Amino acid sequence: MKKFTCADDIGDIRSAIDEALEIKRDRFAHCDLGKNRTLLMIFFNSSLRTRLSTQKAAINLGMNVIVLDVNQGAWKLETERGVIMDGDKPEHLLEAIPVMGCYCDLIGVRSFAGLKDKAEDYEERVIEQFIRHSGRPVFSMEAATRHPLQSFADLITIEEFKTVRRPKIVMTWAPHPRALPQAVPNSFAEWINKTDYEFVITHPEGYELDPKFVGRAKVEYDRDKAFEGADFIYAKNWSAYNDPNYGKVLSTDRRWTVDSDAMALTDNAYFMHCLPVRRNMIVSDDVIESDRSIVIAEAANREISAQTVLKRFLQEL
Ligand code: AN0
Ligand code: CP
Repeated sequence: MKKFTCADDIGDIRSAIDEALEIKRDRFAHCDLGKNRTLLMIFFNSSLRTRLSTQKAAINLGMNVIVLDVNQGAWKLETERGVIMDGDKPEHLLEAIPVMGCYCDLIGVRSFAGLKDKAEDYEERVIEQFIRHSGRPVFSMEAATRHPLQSFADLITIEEFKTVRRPKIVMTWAPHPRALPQAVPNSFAEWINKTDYEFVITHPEGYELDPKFVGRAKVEYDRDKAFEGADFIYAKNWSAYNDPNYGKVLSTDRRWTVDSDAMALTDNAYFMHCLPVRRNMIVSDDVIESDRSIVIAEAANREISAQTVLKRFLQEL
């Protein structure tokens, strides 16, 4: 693996999940694989789970880890080529990236969508520059359009909790006060589309995702209908994708909050969310606290998805 930014980079999904479950059974089995290897994690945006779980995964493999919060203590970085740098940014990404590459064997990058310029976001300008200029293998810790370590952990979690071979998975939009990227729902759809699970996406009109990610999913605008017979409810907010509303909040309608009445329509479904989650916007207190909520197990599997990906990189270094 030279990079890990999308579902295709992991290859066969069945063998990836099997490898992850094997790692989960003994997460210290490869504790020497990362000896004298250094992981550099670069954060352009905040994180709790990704930061901790990826660092823990690297430690399980015997790696050294360096973490840089670009917005805390580093020089402000210019990202556009051709800019006359007479403003507040003393360093250009085009020098910073190869310099970062000098100090490590592997680089993880978190860089969210700006939600202003759709072309810029969907070209994945920041992480693509790391891939091109760092001289190191690069993996996404959530980039502009995808969050593959999250989706991989989601699939591992579904594999652990499903009781039928082909569960019905429903991804539902839910309200949120601020504009959020489409990365998590895009990526979840991309990974679920690699399985043969029944897959339904439900959202208010105007929240259609890029058809490239929706793929074979059935889009159902009637949320109650979508929830019928569901085995897993995957809640997430995202901002509008389609022009002219790209990156905008079109609705904060709390009838879309996942509450116990909505969950009662399902086939006793499990509730999933990548976290962080705003209670009583996305999901009611009672649903997230119920015994059908598997959000903590899902977060725990972030260590496992990260370790599987890091192990594959290390084996090829
Ligand atoms: C981010 C998002 O929606 O992409 C990160 C989720 C893992 N969420 C927030 O910014 C609240
Ligand atoms: N789910 C997830 O990626 O969480 P963080 O933003 O806290 O890393």
